[in-house]
Amino acid sequence: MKIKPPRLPRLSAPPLPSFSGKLHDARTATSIGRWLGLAIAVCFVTGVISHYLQHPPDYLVNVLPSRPSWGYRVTQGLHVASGIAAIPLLFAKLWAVYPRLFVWPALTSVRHALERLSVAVLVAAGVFELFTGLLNTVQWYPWPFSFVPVHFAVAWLLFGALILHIAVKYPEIRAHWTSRSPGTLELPVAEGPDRRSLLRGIAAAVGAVTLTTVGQSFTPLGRFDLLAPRHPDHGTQGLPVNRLASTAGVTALTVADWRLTVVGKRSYELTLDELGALPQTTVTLPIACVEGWSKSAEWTGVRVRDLLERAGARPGTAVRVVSMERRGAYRVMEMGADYADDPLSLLALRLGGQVLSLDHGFPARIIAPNRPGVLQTKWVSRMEVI
Ligand SMILES: Nc1nc2c(c(=O)[nH]1)N[C@H]1C(S)=C(S)[C@@H](COP(=O)(O)O)O[C@H]1N2
Ligand SMILES: [Mo]
Repeated sequence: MKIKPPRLPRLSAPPLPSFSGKLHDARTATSIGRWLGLAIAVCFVTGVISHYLQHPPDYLVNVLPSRPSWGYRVTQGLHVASGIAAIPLLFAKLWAVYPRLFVWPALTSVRHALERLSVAVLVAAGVFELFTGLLNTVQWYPWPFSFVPVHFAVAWLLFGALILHIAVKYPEIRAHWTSRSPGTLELPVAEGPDRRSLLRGIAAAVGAVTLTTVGQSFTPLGRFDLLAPRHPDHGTQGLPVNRLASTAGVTALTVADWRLTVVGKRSYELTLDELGALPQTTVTLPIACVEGWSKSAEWTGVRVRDLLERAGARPGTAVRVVSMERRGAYRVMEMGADYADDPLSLLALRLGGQVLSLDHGFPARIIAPNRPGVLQTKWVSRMEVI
């Protein structure tokens, strides 16, 4: 026996607006949707990578790879660029489909009700992710919750809702994927702007927001970086600064009698002169901030693994690094074995051949490959073998 799905009671239609034209039909929605879906997929995957590099769970700490050295720069650049590109795409998509808010009957069956609910979750999660992500790039947090865990959790919700949406809409997506397939218009065609003009307009908007921001990390386009909060060339010693020494409460006075303490089997202390007398290594590595800007620079200092070895640590041990900064989320940082052991990982004393400025972490800062900027700890005073 076939079980009939329950039906909802029918009401007479209220006076709702009606729509016509190709700009709100399923093919337009599909055309915009595939680009939006692609942007969100790239944003999601690179975001998950970013999250695990920044907050590795215990089982990942010592297996996260420190190579390729430019890895995080590329994935985080893509994360922020795809998120920014998704904003005009989301507006366009919502505009294309908003007439469906007015379909009548509003709910025809339980299945229809669930489908509408899933779209509501998709839209809410999408707006939330792009909005919080964009505000994070300018470090503005006008909400009571902590950004990282909530942005990360809602990302999974968004991705799940997107998969469900694609599955539910699969027949329509397939029917409208190519422009040659016969369009089954749900709305009467009327005079007005054609679909191609709309899509060109959207492409122009995406191109414009991308071109004026992507230079914050893709340096060949640096001169077009007009809208991004950071410019890769603006900052002392040719490098942007996120947290100033003054904000962190680090002054010339604080660093006056600085010593590096390394805690391990054979703990020791070094003055800046003693540290400078150890073998120095020069590497070219980027600072790649989670907020989207990145810039490569030449760093000189002592290898982290040499410092750990001197404390009696076996090769491939993890390390905890503590900053002089009094408080702040990035005062203490842990570095897994692969990073600590990498010959490119330094306790840097110089930037571009000059002594680090106070804002760049004088007397000593961490610089390591394939690593979020927040973990490139400045004003280091203590390292503990874990
Ligand atoms: N002690 C400490 N180190 C820190 C931070 C911080 O807040 N405290 N901010 C980090 C962030 S978010 C970035 S992107 C880089 C920026 O490095 P720069 O100022 O040398 O360019 O430093 C990192 N090091
Ligand atoms: Mo950062």
